Amino acid sequence: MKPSKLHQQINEIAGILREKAHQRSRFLVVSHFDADGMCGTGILLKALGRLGVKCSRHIIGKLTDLVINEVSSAPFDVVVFVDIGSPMIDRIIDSFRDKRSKTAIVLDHHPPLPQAPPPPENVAHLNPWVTGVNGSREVSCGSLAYLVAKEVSEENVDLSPLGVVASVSELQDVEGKLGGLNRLVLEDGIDHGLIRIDHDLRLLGRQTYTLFDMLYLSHPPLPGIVANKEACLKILREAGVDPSSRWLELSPSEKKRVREAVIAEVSKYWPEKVIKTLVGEMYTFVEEEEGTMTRDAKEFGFLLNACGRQGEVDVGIAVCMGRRGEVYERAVEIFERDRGYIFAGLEYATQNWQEMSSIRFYILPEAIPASMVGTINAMIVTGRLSPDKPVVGLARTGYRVRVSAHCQRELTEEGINLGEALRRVAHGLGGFGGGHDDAGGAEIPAGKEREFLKRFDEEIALQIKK
Ligand SMILES: [Mn+2]
Repeated sequence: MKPSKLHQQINEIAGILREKAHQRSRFLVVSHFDADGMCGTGILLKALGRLGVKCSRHIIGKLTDLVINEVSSAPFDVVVFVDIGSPMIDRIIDSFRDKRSKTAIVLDHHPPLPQAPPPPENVAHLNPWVTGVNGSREVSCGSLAYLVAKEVSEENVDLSPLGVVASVSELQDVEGKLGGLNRLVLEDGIDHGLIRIDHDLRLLGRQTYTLFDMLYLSHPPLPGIVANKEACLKILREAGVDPSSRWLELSPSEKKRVREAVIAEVSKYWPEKVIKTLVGEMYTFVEEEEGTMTRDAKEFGFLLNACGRQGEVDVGIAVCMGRRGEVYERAVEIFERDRGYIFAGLEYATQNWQEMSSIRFYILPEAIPASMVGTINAMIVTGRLSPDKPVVGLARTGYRVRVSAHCQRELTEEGINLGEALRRVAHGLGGFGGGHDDAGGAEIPAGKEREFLKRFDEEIALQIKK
């Protein structure tokens, strides 16, 4: 690890923030609408607020040339790009080069544009990759923002839980715990009595989900279990626990029985190496109320992502800034609406799917956002509800139809290549598509659903015959 160069850059950025705050500069934070972006934003807004700065924010799904031009011309002295910007650093440099009275700060952990021009004096670029630190495993943007904030003032150590939420949301704990620079953030939180490590089953919902939901909506999605009602109930019955109780209500021996039953099922499909990551570190924020989503790092991240996805970023940011009570309740409502769509989609799909010779398909009702068809379809297949045939989900959105197709890995050994079939059939109908052999997506014009299904079914039949 070579953090020293990165730490030097962190110090420089903290210095710029302090200086600009002292000059009463007008700040704008431009950030991404996922949990990492919102945590990073929350950390910076808090840290700047403590320097007496009131800061505007602009939370977006994607950074474009238009956004860069707009924010560089808007009446702000300092624009901080958070969790976005490195892949477009050349455009940011171009846009700020002739605006010497303005400062751009880019704080991002995505791989930067290779061979970017050296930034002029009024552009500061903080990115772990540039200094040889792996930004997809060792440091989230929330962690970067935290390290800057801590350098600005030691009092910002109380923001360390947000850094941990960000890292967990970016799945940088996939191997069972956080490492790299993320670990420094975690340790700050532990040293200050804010965070506790639990060695536990690493599933979503330890604080608020029923045991049934923890399995039925499992994250990570568990093979043979997720979306599979019967399998979930069987596991919980065998473990001798009530499906409607919550994880934190279980005794250590009950937890052990559930853990073992889950592992026994998953072992049929996953290699030992992956199964090992199912038990590991989970992070609990001890100052948060027990039984709330903000007490568990993983649940906190899901709460924020739901707010972002539904265009409710203000609620998400408010929760990051420490608002609870009514604001928290509002965030939970948004989250539950999101989760309700998944429940409804799974229920609808599995009760209404139709058989063709080589596939099963369903068309989601319009009450469920079309953007969720991929998630729902993947859960059905991971839960092994259709082991013998690919499953195709369709969802209409305006004048287009979104298509998602998944199948078990075993079927690809018989010659099935869904990505290829989607590409050919969608293209032939004036749409587009593609993907991998066991998962893919497409978009086709509305009204072509039946024709698409007929041709896709034929295409898959051909693939199997070959
Ligand atoms: Mn990120």
